[in-house]
Amino acid sequence: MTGRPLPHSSELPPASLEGWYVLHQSIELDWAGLKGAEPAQAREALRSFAALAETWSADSEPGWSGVYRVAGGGTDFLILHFRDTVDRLIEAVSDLKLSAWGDHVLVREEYLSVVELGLYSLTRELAERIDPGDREAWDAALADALAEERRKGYVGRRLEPRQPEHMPYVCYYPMDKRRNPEQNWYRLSLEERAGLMAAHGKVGRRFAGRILQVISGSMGLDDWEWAVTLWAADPLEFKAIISEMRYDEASAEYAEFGPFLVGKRMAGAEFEGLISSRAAQ
Ligand code: 76R
Repeated sequence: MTGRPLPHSSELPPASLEGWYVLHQSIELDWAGLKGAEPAQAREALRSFAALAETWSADSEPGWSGVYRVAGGGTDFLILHFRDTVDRLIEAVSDLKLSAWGDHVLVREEYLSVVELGLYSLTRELAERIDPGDREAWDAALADALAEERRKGYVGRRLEPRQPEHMPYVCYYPMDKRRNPEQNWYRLSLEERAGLMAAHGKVGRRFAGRILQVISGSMGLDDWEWAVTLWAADPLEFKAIISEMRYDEASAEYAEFGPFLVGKRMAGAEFEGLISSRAAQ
């Protein structure tokens, strides 16, 4: 030891692994324009939407995009884009705007983030063995631990999430952790944060098989700190998990929530339905 004081552990962020970039797009349809368009033109626009959705879900490797019909929220569609680079997200957005469908939509909101696994217990265990103040030793040990973590199959699957087959409903919202004088998440010690997140994870795991959650980090990328994306077979599960977590200390004391959107995955046949209802006019 050099005798240098340990950094106060509130200054130690959790190590994290990042996966695919995510763009959440809230899209409103230009209903008046579509209804007033020539039927052939409206059909062409809807066909191009169906074709885009098909291409996005089948040929966007590495990544995919899903289209969801939204209930409420003052918008029509939520499109979720997952890609390995920001450049490819930009391309997906251009493809939408350049398509015939692009002439009939208004992008209401967009939110950029990157899939994040916050590794609180790994960070805490490492800090028990290695002095985080010794930057060289800390950085080397952390790089090894992260590489080992990334090699685990289930970690890879969480960093590159897929649409869960039997969970067509999606719930999305951005959130922050509080920074009030008496309730500042960022001034808690690593031990306190790791303890709270372990309890949070315990609540979360009670929903195993009923909810699939993706946390994506957006510090430096967008206006909030995280985006939360949940999938379920039954939308009541969203209410159940979010209510339950709200009483758990990590959320009860420290969570701030942005606006929520809930939607249902649009299947291929539904695109055809949209097309035929237009064509019938
Ligand atoms: O150690 C552990 O087991 C915890 C693993 C874990 C982390 C690090 C975890 C588990 N989450 C983590 C991070 Mn979560 N999560 C949310 C919401 O906050 C609310 O009240 C509602 C929003 C839900 C519904 C949810 C679900 N989680 C985070 C973070 C980042 C915090 C940070 O890094 O400081 C946020 C903002 C957040 C919010 N979480 C789980 C779930 C579920 C279902 C689990 C268990 C999943 C599993 O382990 O398989």
